[in-house]
Amino acid sequence: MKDTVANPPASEARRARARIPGTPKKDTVARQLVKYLEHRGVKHVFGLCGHTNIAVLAALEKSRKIKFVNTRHEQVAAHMADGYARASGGTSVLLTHLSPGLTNAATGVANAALDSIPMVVIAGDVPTHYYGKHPHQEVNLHADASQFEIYRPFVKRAWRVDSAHLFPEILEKAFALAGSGRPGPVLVDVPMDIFSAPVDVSRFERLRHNTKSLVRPSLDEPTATAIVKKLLAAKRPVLYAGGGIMLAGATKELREFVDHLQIPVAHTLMGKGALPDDHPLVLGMTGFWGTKFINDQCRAADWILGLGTRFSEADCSSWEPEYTFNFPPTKLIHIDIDPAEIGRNYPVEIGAVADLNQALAALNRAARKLVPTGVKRPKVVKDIAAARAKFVAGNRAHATSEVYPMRPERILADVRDTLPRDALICTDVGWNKNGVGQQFPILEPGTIFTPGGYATMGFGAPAALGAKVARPDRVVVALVGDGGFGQNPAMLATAFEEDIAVVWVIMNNFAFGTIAGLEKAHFGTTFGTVFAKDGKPYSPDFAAIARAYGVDGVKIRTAAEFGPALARAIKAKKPCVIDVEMLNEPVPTAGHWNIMDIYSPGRKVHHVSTGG
Ligand SMILES: Cc1ncc(C[n+]2csc(CCOP(=O)(O)OP(=O)(O)O)c2C)c(N)n1
Ligand SMILES: [Mg+2]
Repeated sequence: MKDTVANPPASEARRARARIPGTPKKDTVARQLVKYLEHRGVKHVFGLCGHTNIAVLAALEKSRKIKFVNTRHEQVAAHMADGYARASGGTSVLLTHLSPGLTNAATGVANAALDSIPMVVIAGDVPTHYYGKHPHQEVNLHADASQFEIYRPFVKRAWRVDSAHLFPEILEKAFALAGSGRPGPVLVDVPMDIFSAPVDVSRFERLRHNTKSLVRPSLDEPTATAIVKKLLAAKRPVLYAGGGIMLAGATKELREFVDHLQIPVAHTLMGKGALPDDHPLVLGMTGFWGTKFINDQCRAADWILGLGTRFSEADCSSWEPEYTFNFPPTKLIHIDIDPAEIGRNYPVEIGAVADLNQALAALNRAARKLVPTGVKRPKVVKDIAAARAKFVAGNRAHATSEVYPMRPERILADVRDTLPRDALICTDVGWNKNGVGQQFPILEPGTIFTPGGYATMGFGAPAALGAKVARPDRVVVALVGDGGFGQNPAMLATAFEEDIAVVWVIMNNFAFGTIAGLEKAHFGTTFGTVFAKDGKPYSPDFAAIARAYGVDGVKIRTAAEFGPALARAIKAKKPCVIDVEMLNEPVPTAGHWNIMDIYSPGRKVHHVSTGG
């Protein structure tokens, strides 16, 4: 058995201080871990306890610099950590217990992975001296001590720490890897005896000499010049912005480039808000939930500059050339930090691996040199303004409708009218995500957080809590369906305990509405997708649930009540759940999703209304 120093008594600490000169200073891994995190500037750790990680919790209690945010479900903790990383622009830290703690968190960690969100997951594990004995709670059916393998497909790297003296450098590598290149979560899986093992403090201290931020790869000048020349020679260039713009902190550089060359900008779901939606050159979101005008502009482009996007299926209408992108004849220049994404689904003329902040700075230098006075495209600006006005006019009746249950368009319009420009908005999946992508203007870059890649129902409500912890100065609102809210209501306990003033707007259609509309369209039934009791629509009383947790809860009864209720909730600066009944109308789709060809080949059906 290993030499352990779990919770050493005061006398032992005194002995350690009075050690013989020349012998190395020792401390437990858990205490040094907390010191390390403090030194890195970590301010919050999200998580949930278990017998494997209490040494870390006990050390965290003593920290003046780090706050542990306690949750009631590891998925909640992981989504909070995800929202926190998105809102802070840094790497978040998640602490879990072994096996069920680790698997509970897996959905949240995978969600972060698919959206390239940096996160260090620290999990307790079975003691090293019990490897192979199948101790309590171990995932032990087909392999020994290998719970960390469960995370392999989605984390950038999974370490199992087998030796206390290697822990410090593993930790350092974990942070470096999570935040560099294409960001994403990593797992550091720590057998519980290692948390309590003595380690030479010098092993942690030497890490202080190591830089905590790496210089990122830029675009060389000849390539930047070649790219700008192609765009200047193009007849119908389009810039296609992905979430990588936000991850690289490149929204200012993007704006400078777009303003100088007046290139219209289409964006992915994750790229929403890369430029404000009221910028004159923003076309909007492409793909299945994009509008026809936007998809047509992309199809008709002769050159597209894709920045920080993986050209995902939903954004690209399942890559079918009749709908959104048509490469070739359209030619593609693709810049991304991850070489694996370049050329994945479309052929590229020029591909470059670079950090987008650096790349856009290089492109701006090249553009100013080649065309010092910039380019003007008044017709493009006019066409975009006309298309935008037409869309708003076409939506006006719905966006101002007094019907109750409310039209989803009206809910979104009222939310936008009520929120300050810089409010942070978290969506879940359903109308809230697809409808927001299509028709909810984001007015400040980096203020919309949505589960893009994994499309995790249950993300939005807890992610908003994490965002508010990171940015207490901002108004934070979660737009979430009744299905999504029902996944993680236990996050309300954390909201109450920690006074995290998020407002959750539940767009409640008494159904997994998006899927109900899909099943109805293809199979003529809503079986298994709607909530009912004895044949009548059913919803739990979410406002009462909120109140039971100690959180304000409001049930809306008319469309006119909603906007003022939201304004009051924001003003109160307290957590508040607003439950709004909503018709189950599908988000209009102009693009395509290939699943339609699986269910209804040859027929152009998408989703249909299932009413209210
Ligand atoms: C964890 C998870 N399970 C299932 C799905 C499939 N799914 C996509 S949308 C949706 C319905 C969401 O219902 P709700 O939150 O009420 O929003 P609505 O569609 O009604 O607007 C489901 C179940 C998913 N995305 N995530
Ligand atoms: Mg619903």
